[in-house]
Amino acid sequence: MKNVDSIGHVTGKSVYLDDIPVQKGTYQAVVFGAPVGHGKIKNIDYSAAEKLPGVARIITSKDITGENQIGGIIQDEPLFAEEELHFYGQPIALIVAKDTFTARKAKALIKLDVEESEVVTDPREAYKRGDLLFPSRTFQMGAVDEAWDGCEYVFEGRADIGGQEHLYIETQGSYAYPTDNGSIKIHSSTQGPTAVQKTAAKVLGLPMHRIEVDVARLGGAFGGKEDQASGFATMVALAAYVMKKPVKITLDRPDDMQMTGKRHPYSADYKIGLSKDLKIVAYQTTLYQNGGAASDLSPAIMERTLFHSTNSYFIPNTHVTVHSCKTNLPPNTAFRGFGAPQGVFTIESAIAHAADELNIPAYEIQKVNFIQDGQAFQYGQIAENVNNKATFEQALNQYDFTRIEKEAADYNQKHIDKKRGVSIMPVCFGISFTKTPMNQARSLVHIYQDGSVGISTGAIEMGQGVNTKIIQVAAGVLSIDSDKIKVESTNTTRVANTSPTAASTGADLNGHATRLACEVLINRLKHSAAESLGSEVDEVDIKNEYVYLNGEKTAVHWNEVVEAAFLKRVCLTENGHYATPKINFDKTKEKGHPFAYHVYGTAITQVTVDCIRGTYEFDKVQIVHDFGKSMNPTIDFGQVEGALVQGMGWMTMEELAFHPNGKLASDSLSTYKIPDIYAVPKSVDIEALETEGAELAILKSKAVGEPPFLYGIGAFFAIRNAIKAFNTDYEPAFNAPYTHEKVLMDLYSNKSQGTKKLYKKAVENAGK
Ligand code: LUZ
Ligand code: MOS
Repeated sequence: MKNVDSIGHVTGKSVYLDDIPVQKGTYQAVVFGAPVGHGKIKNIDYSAAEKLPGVARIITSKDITGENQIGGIIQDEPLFAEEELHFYGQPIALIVAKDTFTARKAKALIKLDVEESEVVTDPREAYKRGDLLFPSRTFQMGAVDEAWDGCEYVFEGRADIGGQEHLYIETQGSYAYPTDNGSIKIHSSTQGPTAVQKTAAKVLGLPMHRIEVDVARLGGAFGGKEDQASGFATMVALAAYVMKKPVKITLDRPDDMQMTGKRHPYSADYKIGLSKDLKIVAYQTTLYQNGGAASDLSPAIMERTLFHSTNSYFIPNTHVTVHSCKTNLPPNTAFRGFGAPQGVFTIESAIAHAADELNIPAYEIQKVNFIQDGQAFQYGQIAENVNNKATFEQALNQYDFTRIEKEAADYNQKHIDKKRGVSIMPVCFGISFTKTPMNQARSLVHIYQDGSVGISTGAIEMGQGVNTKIIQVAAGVLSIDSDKIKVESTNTTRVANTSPTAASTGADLNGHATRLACEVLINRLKHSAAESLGSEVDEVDIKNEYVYLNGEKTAVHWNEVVEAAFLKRVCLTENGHYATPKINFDKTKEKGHPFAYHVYGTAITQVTVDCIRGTYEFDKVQIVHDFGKSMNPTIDFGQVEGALVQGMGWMTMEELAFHPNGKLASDSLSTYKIPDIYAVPKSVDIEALETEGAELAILKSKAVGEPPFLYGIGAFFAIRNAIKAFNTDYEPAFNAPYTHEKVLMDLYSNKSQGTKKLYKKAVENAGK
């Protein structure tokens, strides 16, 4: 089925937050943020700003009617700074004016006196000072300390991993206005309407039922709106509440980039031990998570780093610790992959390091260590229906890896100034929120008298096609045309206590809830039809909008069945509730069965590096992905392509840079580069793994949002292999992203031959 939004998107008719008509007299708001990375407010003078014609009011912490607290997991983040400033751009006040232009002008008139303190942006430095956001956690299995002695090879090293800006096309924004009886309605660009509702209720000092949150769709989110939409929504809700006026905020791009948290940079130390036959016997790693100035979702992200720190491999002895370090950056947050990519990059670095030392390709190690059915992940879950090895083998066969490798070797023989690198990237990603209670959803399904159907769920449509999938589920169970079904906006009044649309679970959780509701409804309609026909219910079926009696099609149409049921006062509405079965996790032991299932895959990446310039082009990425039984290949293949390119961007060109005072230097698209059409691989092949599909996945179609992001990590290792082909004296360094500058440095960091000699050789052989 085609994505229901595709026509609206290409014709520009799809409604986003900014397309919602605003009420007359709506004010626009702009945030006044901290102009230092760390310090104390000595004095603020708003008088000149307040006097500017068109400024309605400046809202600060003093206006808060409830608590000045927006921390989602840990209560450590004020909505507005009171005295202490912990990151550049930290909200201090909200300027409410007749238009954005005026609000910005007023912002420049605020006089702020601050006493600056030292800024720390490096997580290891923060750790040294004892600045942790919350207690560290460790996952372990077996006994690493005793295992090292039994290893044939042991290697130790360090991996550094950069952050990533979400760069959703639609920036953060919200529109709030008072409704009847002192209530507030908020339209928000959020993945988590309940998080917005709960946060606003707390800050305004209202019960949750007085706050209604409605979301039509988002112009992208990628995790950036799982938690961080709540602050901006709450600011305008507070302004609307105290001013009794409609207030709207739309962040401009520089403000959005400056004020919001990103993917967490990590720095890691690893130690890996292998047996003579290349089995990984022991793996120990300590990861320093750069949390930023407040906890936000970092505890949950830390958890997913722990879960995925061994990627696709079975390692009998592991010890993995993550420290969440408090730095003077905006609180880092959810981003597609949610801590897993950093953990996976670290173990793939350790494997590449070992492979270098042993003078073998990394895949010789990868291929003998895949986790198998019956083995335990380090968190206790026993692997079932593992498809790691299957995707790896299918990829190697299908894409003729032997030939790929040989062609690269031949190319590298012939060329001196250009080198080709190939990598294989296996992927394993657990599906379910790691926090078990979050794995629940509800779907409210109405069948209207005319036979049309309206569905409300907790799922947020953010371009990923979840609404289309929900329609497919309902159309399948009710056996009606998809045109008869509409998915409504996501609204906390219709569907309460929602989990954010995150963790790749949107279609699974909300799809299953929809399935359950529709199963009840179709059953009711069958009973009603059987009664009308004077037959038994098991003789009746409803298929393709017609009633069947003992397998024979009757003339009774869906619409008549619905109408008749309504006249008989049969309930045509159902609220489906789904809670993922089988999952659990015991934090005191750090063991359990947290995931409904895992998603697997393998990517082969080919790159050509220009060894004179340090630039590179990706020739090809070839993937075998475990979709289960994909319910919508167009959407699912699109997710794999998008995630791959986003992952490649993170590993190659996207580099965050901060001034010493904590101000983001890469705060626009001229200084922060994301992949464009010229940077994407020249070709991307995606093949589905042949499989029966996963039992717990909706229609056996596995979650697809995040797992393929990890394929992008292959880009780093492909580049690395190309550099090694040019510079045989290259020291292992795992420092992502591999920007062109860093590639150039690594091409010429050569002790035995020296930079000059190597460069001369490359230039003299250019084009040959
Ligand atoms: N969000 C969350 C997530 O709250 N818990 C998770 O486990 C998760 N995983 C991936 C992405 N977002
Ligand atoms: Mo997310 S990283 O909001 O699934």
